[in-house]
Amino acid sequence: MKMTFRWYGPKDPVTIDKIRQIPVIDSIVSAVYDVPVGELWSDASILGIKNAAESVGLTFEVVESVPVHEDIKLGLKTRDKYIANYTTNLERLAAHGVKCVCYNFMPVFDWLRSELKSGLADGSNALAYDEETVLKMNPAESELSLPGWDESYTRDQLKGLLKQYENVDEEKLFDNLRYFLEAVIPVAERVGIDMAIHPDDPPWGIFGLPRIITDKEHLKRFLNLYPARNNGVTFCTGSFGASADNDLLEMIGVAEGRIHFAHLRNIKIDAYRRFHETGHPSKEGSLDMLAIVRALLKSGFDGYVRPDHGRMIWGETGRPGYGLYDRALGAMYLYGLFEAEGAVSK
Ligand code: DNO
Repeated sequence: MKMTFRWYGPKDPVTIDKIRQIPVIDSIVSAVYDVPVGELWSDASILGIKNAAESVGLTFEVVESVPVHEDIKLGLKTRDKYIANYTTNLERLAAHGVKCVCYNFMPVFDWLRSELKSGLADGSNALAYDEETVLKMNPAESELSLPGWDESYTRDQLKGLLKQYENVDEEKLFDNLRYFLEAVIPVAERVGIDMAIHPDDPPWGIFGLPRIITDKEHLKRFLNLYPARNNGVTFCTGSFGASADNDLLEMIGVAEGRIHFAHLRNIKIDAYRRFHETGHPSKEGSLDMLAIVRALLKSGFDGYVRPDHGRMIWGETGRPGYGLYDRALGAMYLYGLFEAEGAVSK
């Protein structure tokens, strides 16, 4: 297991000097943020991240994410150009030492919450999701700004995109994912990169858009679309765990040998399709983190781990879910679980 920590680059208020002081971190998780989705990442940008990490004694082995252009998810003719850029990016990343790439296949929106600062009993605040509130939103008309919202779309572009997805159902999205995997996985394999798809967050369709990496059956189907070891998964407990129907321990078994990256965070399910994020320890939320770590290890997991969204504590403000303090506590807790199970090297 290698403990990692997400860093949003030089503009991140959580600086790399702070990250280095969390004693258990091996590698940062980052990405090139200054080019539009689908374009080529320059060697200089990739090297910039690697050098920043190495200058404080960390490595840069995991990218989250190399985003997938909407034309690929929509299955448009133009997808081949974007797939070619994608594989070139993988080759460049591998040449600079990246070993694992996280991505998702969620149409239009990435992760979604209805509240960014939901107050918790201990005086901290965290992200929360309430389906009732979400159902009242109209992304094509509102001025909303939430995580997962691509701020670069104009209102008209967003409307156009949502219209295009009217022809894409789950089946079509699976077909388009297969097409992507057939082109990308062999290249990733050749250059030594483990691909790790991130589950849909929350794990059900939103705004009439299909979502397919949601539950055990869909996970199995994904793994069988292209049955290669490096066609793997980012096992995000907070994403899959938001549905009480998902048995995470069983799902870890399903993905045995194919989990390359684990996002380990806790959430508290308050009602059907209503949850809030909590501190990482088991007692804080609905998930049994020790059981999850044990199941991962039983499945042979030896990949990258990162603490995931943290609460905002001790008066910290910043990027929702990505402050320093609670994620650092999370890293320490998770490391302790792995160490107690004999899964870290001295
Ligand atoms: C949210 C993250 C996601 C994740 C992408 C992976 O905090 O877990 O944005 O990075 O879905 O592609």
